[in-house]
Amino acid sequence: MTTILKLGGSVVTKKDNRETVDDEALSRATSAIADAGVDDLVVVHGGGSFGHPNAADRDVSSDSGTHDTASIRAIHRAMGRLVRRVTDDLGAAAVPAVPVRPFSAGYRTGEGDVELYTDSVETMLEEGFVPVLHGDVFPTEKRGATIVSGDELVVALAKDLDAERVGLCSTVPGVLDDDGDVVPRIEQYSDVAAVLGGSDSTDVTGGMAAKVRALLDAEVPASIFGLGDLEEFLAGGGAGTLVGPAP
Ligand code: IP8
Repeated sequence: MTTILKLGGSVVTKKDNRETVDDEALSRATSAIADAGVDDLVVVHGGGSFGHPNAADRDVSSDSGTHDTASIRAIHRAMGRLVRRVTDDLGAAAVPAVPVRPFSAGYRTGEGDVELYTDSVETMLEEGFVPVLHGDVFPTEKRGATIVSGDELVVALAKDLDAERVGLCSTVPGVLDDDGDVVPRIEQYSDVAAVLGGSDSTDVTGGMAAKVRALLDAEVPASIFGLGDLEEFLAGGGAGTLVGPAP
C-alpha cells in the first residue's frame, strides 16, 4: 500500500524569510516520519521560501514559462538546496530517503498536463527507499520550462503508483470555512469555491484553491491537515479535510 505525503513548503521553510528552513517544523516532521516507519512511502515537498521567491523573481510560474537557462538553473538549484536538507535530516533520523529531481524526471505537455517518469520511483520503493520529490522547474512543451507544484507531482504519483493514501501536511489544520472551522469533506470544488481565497505569501502555483482542484483530480482519498495531525495521518487515521472519494 503506497502512501504519498506532501510536506508543504510553508511548513518546512519560513515562508517570509528567503531560503530559510523552519528547523523546528522540519524536525517534527522528520521524527514523525521516522517513528511511523510507513512502508512504501513517497515524500514530496513544496518550494516555500526557496522555490517561490526564486521563481517569482524570474516571472516563472505554472503558466508562465522561460527559455532562460540561467533562470532555470537558479530555481532548480534553490530547490536542490532544500531537498538536500530534507533528505539529509530524514537520513539522520534513519529514514532511507533519496532525492528525486523532477526537472530530470518528466515534463509538462502543451495542454498543461504533468507527465512524470515513475518507473525509477517504483524501483526505489521496491528497494526499500523513501523517494523524496519536490516542486521544481519543469521542461514544458512550447514554453521552455514552467513550475511544477508539489501538489501536481502528488497527483501524478498517486495515479501512476496506484497510491492508497495521500496526505498534504499544511500550515493550517485543513480547508477552513468562513468561521475558521475545518471543512471535514470536499467532494466537488463548488463545495468550497466561495471560501478559498489566495495565499498570503508569494505563491507561484496557486495556493489552497489549486491544491484542492489538483486533489479532486486524483481518484484517491486525500487529506489536508496540519503538522499536529501528521502522526495521526501516518498511523492510518483520518485527519483534517478529506478531499475526493471516501477511503
Ligand atoms: O510549493 C513550487 O512547489 P509548491 C516549487 O508545491 C517552486 O507549489 C520551484 C516554486
